[in-house]
Amino acid sequence: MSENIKSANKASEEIIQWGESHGFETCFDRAQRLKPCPIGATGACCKVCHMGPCRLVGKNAEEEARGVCGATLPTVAARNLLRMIAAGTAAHSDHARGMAFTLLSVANGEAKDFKITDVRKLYRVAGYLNVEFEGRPVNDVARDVATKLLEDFGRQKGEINYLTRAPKKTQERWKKWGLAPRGVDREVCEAMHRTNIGVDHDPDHILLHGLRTALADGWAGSMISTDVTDILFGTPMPVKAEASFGIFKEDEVNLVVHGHEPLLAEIMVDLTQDPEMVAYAQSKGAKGINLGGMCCTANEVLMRHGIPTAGGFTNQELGIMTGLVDAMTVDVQCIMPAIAELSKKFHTKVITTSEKAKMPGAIHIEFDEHRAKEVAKEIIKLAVDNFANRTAKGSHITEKFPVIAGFSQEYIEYMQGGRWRASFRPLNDAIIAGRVRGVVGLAGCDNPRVPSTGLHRFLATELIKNDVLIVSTGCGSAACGTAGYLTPEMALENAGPGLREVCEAIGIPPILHLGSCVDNSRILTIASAMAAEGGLSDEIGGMPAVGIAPEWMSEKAIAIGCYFAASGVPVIFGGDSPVEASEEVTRIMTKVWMERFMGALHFEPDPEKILAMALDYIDQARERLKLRKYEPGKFGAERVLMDMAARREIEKAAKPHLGIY
Ligand code: BF8
Repeated sequence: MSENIKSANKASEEIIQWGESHGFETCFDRAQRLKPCPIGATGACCKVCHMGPCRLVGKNAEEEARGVCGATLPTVAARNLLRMIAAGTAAHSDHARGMAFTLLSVANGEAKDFKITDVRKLYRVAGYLNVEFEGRPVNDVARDVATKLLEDFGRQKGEINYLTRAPKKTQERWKKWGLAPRGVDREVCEAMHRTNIGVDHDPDHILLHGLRTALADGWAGSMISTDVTDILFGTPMPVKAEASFGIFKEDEVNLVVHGHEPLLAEIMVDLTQDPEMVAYAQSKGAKGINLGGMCCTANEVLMRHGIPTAGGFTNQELGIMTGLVDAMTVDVQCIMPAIAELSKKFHTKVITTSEKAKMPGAIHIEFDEHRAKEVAKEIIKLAVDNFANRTAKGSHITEKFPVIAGFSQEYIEYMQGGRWRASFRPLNDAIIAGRVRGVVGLAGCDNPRVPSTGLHRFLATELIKNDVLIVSTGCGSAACGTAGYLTPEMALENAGPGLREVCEAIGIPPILHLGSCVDNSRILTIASAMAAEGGLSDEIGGMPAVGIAPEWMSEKAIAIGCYFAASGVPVIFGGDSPVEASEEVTRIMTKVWMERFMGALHFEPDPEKILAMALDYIDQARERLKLRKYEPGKFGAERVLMDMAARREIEKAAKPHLGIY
């Protein structure tokens, strides 16, 4: 990819260039101007006390460097990693706590604008928690479920509830190494204690607690968030939507929901179509109200309602620069403070809505689940009132792509066997036969330090070409969606013949959009279900499965990578390692964790090498499981496939509004 390209996405690149020619700065410009600190970037900077910061550099830093207190490079690097894990776990889990409290409020009749939408899922979760549900009022079950889930945050002794959802063997590994988390808050608190000056200095010991903390994220925080969101708003099933900047409408009020917590966004879904609100918009000269999403909030409402997405993390400033966004609400996580300043140069109103997060230059309208509709109406009216202030300024883009999203574990089971015989048998069999070589979770952020979304796109196309089924989440999904990759047609055009055959038979895309970042927990439960189905590994470890976060940037991604590694999945992150300075820490994360948990955390900047490592891990796992050796082109080659060019023409004629699709 060319040095000058800042985004691999054509529409994003167009806006970036338009912005540059008009003097608007974005994260892409700042990334070029601000080089990462070479000491901090490799994990060699210790700033946990005020005798430092100590920079552990030198010719033989690994052997000789010491901080003022005598802390070695491996100690410092391990502490830095643990603090990242703790921050990521805290973010996902605090989000989950809010969701569980909302469920409790709904059960108690205190959040009247919300209801329990998916009673089946409530009962399924009640079953995991040993909460009696037969013959009881739904709200009583919901109250007990919420109360039990909330115990996971403050529990001091014992184990978080959902560990028992993992295969027995995986649980045994956790027990053997003392990794079973007690409670989310306790593990995060202990992580901060251990990394405080003068406490835990053994890198292996520090990192074991890192894995325990990360497991509290994956199997409590994130999983609770996924489950409660499904209970309140419905378990996703495939839905068609659109992605990229062409989702914004010239003649309607464009309101963007950006961030992570789906509560306000869910209320907006109905309210923006409410006749009273639409009439209000029309009274101000707009044809209607167009709700769009950004980042993980987008994934939540895309999965459940087909609300279109403008893309992932690096698209947030670019969205404003289209000049078409009348208001953007932001709650928590992955919100660039730069958007408040940028919005002043356009007409966009940026509105902070969380009691936890304010931003100089933004309007603050606090969301409260007890009066959700009232708050949402206030925000919608503000967006509508701002429509008249729209000017011609902006880089208007029309490109958009169709997206199929909404692949929950429940739906994937259902699609493989129907309601009464739902299972993972067909997928396991396809892997055993070698039609599907393995599974990759393609997740994590998009990043302005590489041609953004480009690594996702490269890996997505190469992996499916190699008959690897992809499950995607977070901004990985946004990167694929805004490239037009989340459609069944992608299988026909780009997938290897074995994978293509499976996708055609079931009618699925080769890249399954599983949801937001907290929905990485769905991958954990899917892997557990595949282990339970039989024929592959009887634990999560040892499956022909790999996690990849090629453009990661957030501490949340590190927490996710570590809970996958601890659960038995080899994980490969793009970019340079944040603990590269310490060979010892690198050895622990790769070799030692692989021996103990069958998972690992690698960092590899070269996308070709990421691909090769992932395929190698998959093939090694197949060999260990004594599965048929994967042979490219063995399956499906004899079939006459649809002519995609002709199919496109038919589609285009039928749906001209779908742009270049
Ligand atoms: O939680 S993938 S940039 S938006 S951290 Fe953030 Fe990364 Fe996107 Fe969602 Ni996840």
